[in-house]
Amino acid sequence: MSGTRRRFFQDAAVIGAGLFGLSKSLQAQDEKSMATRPREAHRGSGPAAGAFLPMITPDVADLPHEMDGGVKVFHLVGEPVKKKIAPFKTIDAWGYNGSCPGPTIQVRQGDRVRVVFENRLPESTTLHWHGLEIPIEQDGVPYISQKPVAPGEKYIYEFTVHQEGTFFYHAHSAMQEMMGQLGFLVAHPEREYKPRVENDYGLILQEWAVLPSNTVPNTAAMEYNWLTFNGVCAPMTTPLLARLGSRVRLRIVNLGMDHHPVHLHGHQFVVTGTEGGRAPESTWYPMNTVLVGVAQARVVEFEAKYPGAWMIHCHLPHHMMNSMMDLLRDRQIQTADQTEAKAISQMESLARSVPFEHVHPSPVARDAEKVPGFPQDAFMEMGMDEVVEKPETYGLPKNWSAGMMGMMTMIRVLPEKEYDAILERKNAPGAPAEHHHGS
Ligand SMILES: [Cu+2]
Repeated sequence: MSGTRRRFFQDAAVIGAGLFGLSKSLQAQDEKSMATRPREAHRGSGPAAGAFLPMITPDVADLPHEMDGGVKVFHLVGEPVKKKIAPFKTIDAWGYNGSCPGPTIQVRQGDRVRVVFENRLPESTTLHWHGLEIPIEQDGVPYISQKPVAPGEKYIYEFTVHQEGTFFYHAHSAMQEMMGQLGFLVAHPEREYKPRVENDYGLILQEWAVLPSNTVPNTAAMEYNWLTFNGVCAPMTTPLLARLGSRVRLRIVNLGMDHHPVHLHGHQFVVTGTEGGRAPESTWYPMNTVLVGVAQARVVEFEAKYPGAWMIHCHLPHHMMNSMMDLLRDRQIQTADQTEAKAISQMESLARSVPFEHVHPSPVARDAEKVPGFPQDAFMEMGMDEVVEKPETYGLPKNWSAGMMGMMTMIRVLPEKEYDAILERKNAPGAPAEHHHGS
């Protein structure tokens, strides 16, 4: 970054603060409370100096920070995490601060950032800041830019974020990445992007190879049977919400072994950014499926024009299922011999472990078993509306959860009244917490 540009950002920050009459400490305080208060309070709030529209990472919490002079200080702990990825599957992942993926870090372009990192893993690790232009000493590559952080040790990263965009942090060790060691780092721009959005959401794409009756991911696998958005499989993924007619931003990050074509139903979007930052408007063109390659970020924006519960999902067919191994264990090699009784019994043994009522909402033909290839999707749907109920699922049609599997979520585009009714349920005292933060 050139000195002129850097000076410009510094000036802009000062001018911004001056314009809105905020002292630096007030500004800092505001930002601090922003990160620790429930995010709902900031939705739809107008732009102000020092404030930004925070990204919401469904099912993952934000990492709070404190100020040390002009530095935003974050505490990140790498550690093993028991992660429930589906109502009937808990795995032994690794993550940060009890969360997998790790908690979301949100900063503003120009911020000085310090991350006090503690390694509670059983082996050495480092933290890499994916996409950030920072000094080599902060790059987090073991043996090249630093000594690995030994178990029980702390390490301090500190840098200035001069970019804007969608970045992420991850362990710079392949197997640790596949155990789940990554999280968002979003740098909000000095000047709000145009056109402005009402909601900004983030999804992290991960894949896991965990055999039936096992809990430890096989990080050397080349085939994956569990696919997650923000660490959970549908229907556990918390639906995104949009007010009808509003503009939505969706940031998608992929760290796994596969590329994922992420598809949005019923709307067209434009790609407004990549892992390198905001893309110029002249590059935007309509599409509804974006390929998110490994190590990439894709930011899309769209007008939520049509009311309804619209799917957002990876379109690779096998990524739209929960555990190929569990669901198809008898089908893969003897599809035609599969009996209805066998198919039902394997689903019921899964259901018993939750437990929830095992619902097969869709009918099959009377003579279905005479047709070679039957069953395919029959008997795999598992209605579990009550198990995954939360304010964001309020009002969905009965058995909605039977239509949701794998790397899948939905955006509920809602007229004003219904939108507000759900927000009210979310903010009601005693409402179930949106986020589960293990430690
Ligand atoms: Cu996929």
